[in-house]
Amino acid sequence: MDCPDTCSWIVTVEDGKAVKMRGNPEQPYTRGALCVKVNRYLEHTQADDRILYPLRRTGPKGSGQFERITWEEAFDEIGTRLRSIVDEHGGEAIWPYVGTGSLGYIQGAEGVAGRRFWNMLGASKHWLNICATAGGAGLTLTNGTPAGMDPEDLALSRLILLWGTNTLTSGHHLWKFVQDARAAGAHVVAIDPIRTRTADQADQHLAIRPGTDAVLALGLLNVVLAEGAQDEEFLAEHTQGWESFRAEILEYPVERAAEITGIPAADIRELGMRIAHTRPTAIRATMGVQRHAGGGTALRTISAIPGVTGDWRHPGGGMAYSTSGHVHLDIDTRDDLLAKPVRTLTMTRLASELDSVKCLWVYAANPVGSTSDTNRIRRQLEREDLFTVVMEHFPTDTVDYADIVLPATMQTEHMDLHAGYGHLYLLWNEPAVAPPGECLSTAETFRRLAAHMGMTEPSLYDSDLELAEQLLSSGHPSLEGVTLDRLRKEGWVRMNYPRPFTPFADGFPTASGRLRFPPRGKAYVPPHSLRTAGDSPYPLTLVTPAAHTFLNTIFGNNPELRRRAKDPVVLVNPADAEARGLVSGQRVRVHNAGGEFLADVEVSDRVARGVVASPKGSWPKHNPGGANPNTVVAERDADMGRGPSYHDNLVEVSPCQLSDSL
Ligand SMILES: Nc1nc2c(c(=O)[nH]1)N[C@H]1C(S)=C(S)[C@@H](COP(=O)(O)OP(=O)(O)OC[C@H]3O[C@@H](n4cnc5c(=O)[nH]c(N)nc54)[C@H](O)[C@@H]3O)O[C@H]1N2
Ligand SMILES: Nc1nc2c(c(=O)[nH]1)N[C@H]1C(S)=C(S)[C@@H](COP(=O)(O)OP(=O)(O)OC[C@H]3O[C@@H](n4cnc5c(=O)[nH]c(N)nc54)[C@H](O)[C@@H]3O)O[C@H]1N2
Ligand SMILES: [Mo]
Repeated sequence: MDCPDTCSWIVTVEDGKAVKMRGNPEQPYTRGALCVKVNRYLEHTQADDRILYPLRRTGPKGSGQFERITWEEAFDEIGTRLRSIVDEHGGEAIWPYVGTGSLGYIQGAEGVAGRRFWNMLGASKHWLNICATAGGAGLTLTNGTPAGMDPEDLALSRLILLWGTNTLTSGHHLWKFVQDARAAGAHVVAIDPIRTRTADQADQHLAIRPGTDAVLALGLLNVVLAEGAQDEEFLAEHTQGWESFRAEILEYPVERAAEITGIPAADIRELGMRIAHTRPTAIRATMGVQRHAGGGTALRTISAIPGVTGDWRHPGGGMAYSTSGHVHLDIDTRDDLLAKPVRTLTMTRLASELDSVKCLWVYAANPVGSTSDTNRIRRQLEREDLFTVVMEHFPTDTVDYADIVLPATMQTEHMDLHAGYGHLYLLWNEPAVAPPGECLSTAETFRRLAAHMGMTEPSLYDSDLELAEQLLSSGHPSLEGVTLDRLRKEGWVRMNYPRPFTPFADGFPTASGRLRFPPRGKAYVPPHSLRTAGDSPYPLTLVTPAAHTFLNTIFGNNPELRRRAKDPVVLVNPADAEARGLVSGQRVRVHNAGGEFLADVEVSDRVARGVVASPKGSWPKHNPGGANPNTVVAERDADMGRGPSYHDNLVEVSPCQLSDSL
């Protein structure tokens, strides 16, 4: 699944049935532990609402009414529709919309899955930018890559900043390494607008105003400079643009940073002093911090901190965002099969870019639950001229709009090769059991469809094992000695990176080999919420982070996890609640011009005044009012990578009339 930790599982099978699943105790990152969600994975694979057969729509789009058909009938209809769309509108009218349901390199979003088939038809390409692109682009401007520290090396750090990351919810395996550091005396600070369960466990929590992180970084560096604690040697040897960045930092004295970020000046000064005098200092930032209008810039500027302090030269120092950039598999999508170059459609822009599309093919994604501006997406999916195919495990809100539904295998039923974006291991997933019903894996579905449509290109028929061999054949030094044989025997292999790993001790993967500080005036882009709050009828900033009990919308239909998540909850600060006459438990409308969702108020000082929070991941159709927070998330790009801005939307929270919740 889309989790940084990609854990190693051991499944016990009795009489062909998977009866037990546990975390692999031998695997150094999994360390024997799963999580509240994945502990229910086997139950999930065997759930009553699992889709087991191909289905054809019988009711209106959106109704979720289907009849069972055979694979043969499904392929007949699909083949005919695809051919006629290509003939009439060209291949680019097809949008293969692949999401993050599986990040497997054979069956899921990271790999070739279906892409060779789509190239034969000249279909549009798909840009999977829904998650981490803004921050990745910002980091790349500074360091030349989004990749950085091995998160395991946090164990060696003496000061850890958990910056816009809810470790105990969205990737808890890292916590053991944080605890190891703590046992050796490390101080742990959480920087988050919400006092999360991670913030509860940290030594200190700084409740930052959403989207102002770049200013905090500048304010902290101001203290580092005042202390004369910059690493002059590192600056001279390994960075560029220091003089102008230094001038920028000097414009952000602690008081100014405090005013913009909402963090008391004394706290900024204290943390600045710690950073100035603690080596190694590690920053762990993940995706939460970049889901804002200025999210790319935030990562760009935060990542300047270890450049100034020289932390990159110390094991346990530097910054960790995603480790994906350290994975160098050979993903051969065979673009040479395209008759001509094709356009790329943007995952976060589904509501708008569907205009020019005649076939939407959704796999491993649930856009009606996860993508911005859901009301507009629904109107698009209702279009009679749009042919929608969804490959799925469960009857999601997106499935409800499908013309054809294809039953897909789950992790215990198919073969796959995985990495993790929070560690440096490759993992092999051997199927434990046979697929239930008539479920097929992604790769197998496209192989059979290609055959049905009479395609003869040999590479369309590469088996899963052949695909795995190809993936491992990049020749990159990090894969030396990493063979399919070994993976299949051992289950997981650490890529060839030293331990501890100091990736930039001797330079950066930029053109100059140097870290590039943000140019003058480019170190902070204010969030949408601050830019428009003054004249908006919607005064509250909504943050919609990871739910503890769901993985995006996966597990959103598991009864026990739903029970634990309760109805959608919205956290409201006591002052904002009082101003609106709201009390805990009261059902409210959270709304703006884009739409509304209903939630139950939890009056709480976990959020500051002006900020409200409601987690992602619930299924709209299970919620009162049939909506989740993405109805009020605008389809608006962040400053870089066209990233989404899930935590940067203005709303109002109003008492609900009884009729609203019926
Ligand atoms: N349980 C669970 N785990 C998950 C997921 C899930 O849905 N559930 N999703 C997975 C996926 S797809 C991803 S990408 C990762 C995401 O995991 P994270 O990177 O942790 O992403 P978020 O939960 O969006 O945000 C993390 C924290 O950032 C805070 N935040 C929001 N805005 C700001 C800001 O402006 N500044 C700062 N400093 N903090 C801010 C939020 O309040 C939140 O506590 O987690 C993965 N793991
Ligand atoms: N409000 C708000 N919205 C968010 C976010 C947020 O922070 N706030 N976070 C965003 C982030 S970080 C992400 S990554 C996106 C995720 O958005 P999506 O990529 O759409 O992911 P999911 O909603 O989890 O839907 C994945 C679907 O894939 C299915 N699936 C899983 N494995 C397989 C498989 O092997 N084959 C097939 N065919 N299907 C499979 C699952 O059943 C599930 O229904 O959501 C984004 N949405
Ligand atoms: Mo994500």
